Amino acid sequence: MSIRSIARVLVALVPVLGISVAQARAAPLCGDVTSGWCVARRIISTERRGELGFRFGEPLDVDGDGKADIAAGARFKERELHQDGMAAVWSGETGEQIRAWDGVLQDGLFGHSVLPLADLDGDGLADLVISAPNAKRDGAGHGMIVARSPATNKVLWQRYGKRGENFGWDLASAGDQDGDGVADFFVGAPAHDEGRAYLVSGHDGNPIREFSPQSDTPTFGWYVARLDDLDGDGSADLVAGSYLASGPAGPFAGAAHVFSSATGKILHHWQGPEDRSGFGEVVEGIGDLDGDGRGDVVVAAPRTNDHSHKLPGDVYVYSGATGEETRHWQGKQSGELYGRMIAAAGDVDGDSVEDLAIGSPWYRTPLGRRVGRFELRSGRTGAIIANFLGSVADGWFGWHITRAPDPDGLGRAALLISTLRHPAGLETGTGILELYVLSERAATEQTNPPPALSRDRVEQR
Ligand SMILES: [Ca+2]
Ligand SMILES: [Ca+2]
Ligand SMILES: [Ca+2]
Ligand SMILES: [Ca+2]
Repeated sequence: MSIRSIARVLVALVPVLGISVAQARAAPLCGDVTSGWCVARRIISTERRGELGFRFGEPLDVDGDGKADIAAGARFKERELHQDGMAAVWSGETGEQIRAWDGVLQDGLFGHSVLPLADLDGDGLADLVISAPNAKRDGAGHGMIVARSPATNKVLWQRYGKRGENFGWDLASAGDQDGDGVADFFVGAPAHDEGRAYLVSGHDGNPIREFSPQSDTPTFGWYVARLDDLDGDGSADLVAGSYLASGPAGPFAGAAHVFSSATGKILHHWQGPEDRSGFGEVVEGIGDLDGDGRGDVVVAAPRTNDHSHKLPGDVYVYSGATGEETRHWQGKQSGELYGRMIAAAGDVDGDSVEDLAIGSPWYRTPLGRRVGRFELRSGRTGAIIANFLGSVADGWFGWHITRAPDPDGLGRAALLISTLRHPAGLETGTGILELYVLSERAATEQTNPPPALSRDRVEQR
C-alpha cells in the first residue's frame, strides 16, 4: 500500500478515532496541502492503555532502505495486570512495523525510553537502546537497559543499574566519547536520595563515567540531554535535571547541572525560582542561539507537580558559554504544563539559527477540552513561529517531541510528536506518534541556505 493510500485510510478512520477535523488546528495530512506543516506519517498504537511514546530519540535507519525509522515504546502495556511494557520500530518509508518486543520483567516499564543509535554491532545499520527503568532485583527498582539490533533481532548487550536508582529513566545520545568508533550515550538514574547520570559505552553497555552533583540531589538524572561541546575538549557535554532538588527557593525547588562529559567537572548550575516549580523536569541542548559560537541550554519549569495548577509553566534559555539567562518565556494558560516538553527543532524558519519546540500537553480549548498544544519559537528572535493544537481531549498532545530526518529524503524540517494518551480508536491512554514535516514555506518567508547545526550534532545523525 502506498503512503498516500495509507494516508487516505487514516483519513477514513478519523471519525472512528473521534477526531473532529473541523475544529482541529492540528497539522493536516501531507498530500492535502502544498505549504506549511503537515503529517507525513502517523503510527497508531494497538496496545490498549499502553501510552505509546513516553520518551524516544531521533529516528535512524535500522533496515537499510535509506529512510529513518521510528522507534518508541508503550511502557504501560499490561501482561497479567502488570505493566511490563513493549517497544517497537516502524518503517519510516511505509509506516509498517519492522520489529516489536514485549517486556519480560514484571512491572519493569520496558519501552519507557527508546533511543536509536548509529550502528553498535558493525553491520552498518542503526540499533536501539531500550530502557526498563523500573526493572527490579530483590524488590528494588534497579532499572535495566538493553541494546538490540532490529536487523538481526539479536540482543547486543543488557545491563542493570544499582539498587534503587531506576537506571534508564532517561537516555540521550552522546556521540563516540571513548574513541572506539561506536556511539556512546547518557543514562539518567534519578534515585530518590542521590540521583546519578552516566556516560555509557554503546559497544558493551558498561559505564565510562558517572556524574553527580556534590551534594546528594534527589531526582538528579530525571532528564538528561546532550550539549554541543561547551568546554572545547572535543567531547559533547551533558545537562541533567533534578526537579525535586532543594535550593534557596525551597526544599523541592529543582535544579539543573551542566557537566563536562570528559572530565566530570560542573560547568554551570541553576536552581528553580520557586518551590515545586518543576525546574529541571525537562532539559535540552540547542544550537548557538546568541551567536557566541557555543551551543546553548534550555531548562523548563512546567509545574507538573504543583497541584494548584495556577501557573502556566516557564522555559529558560541559558548561554552555554557563560551560564547567564538569555531568555525566559511563560506559557499562556494556568496549568497547561508549558515546557513539559522542550526539543531542539532544527532550523525551521530558515534563518540559520536552530529553533525550539515547546509542548503544553494540558492546554485547554475555550470550551475546556484539554487537547494540548505545542509551539515553535525562533531561536534567533524568540518569537512564536507556529502553534499547534491537539485534536482529542485528554490526549496529551506534545508530550514528547524530537527533531527527525525528513522521511522522504527531501531535506525538509521534521518533528516526531507523541500524543501519549490518544485513544487511537481503543480507549484513552493508548497513544499515537505523528511525524510532522514542513512542506514548502509560504512564499513570503525567507529562504536561506540550510541550517547551521554544529558539526558534532550532524555526526549524531
Ligand atoms: Ca528504514
Ligand atoms: Ca564509544
Ligand atoms: Ca566537552
Ligand atoms: Ca531558525
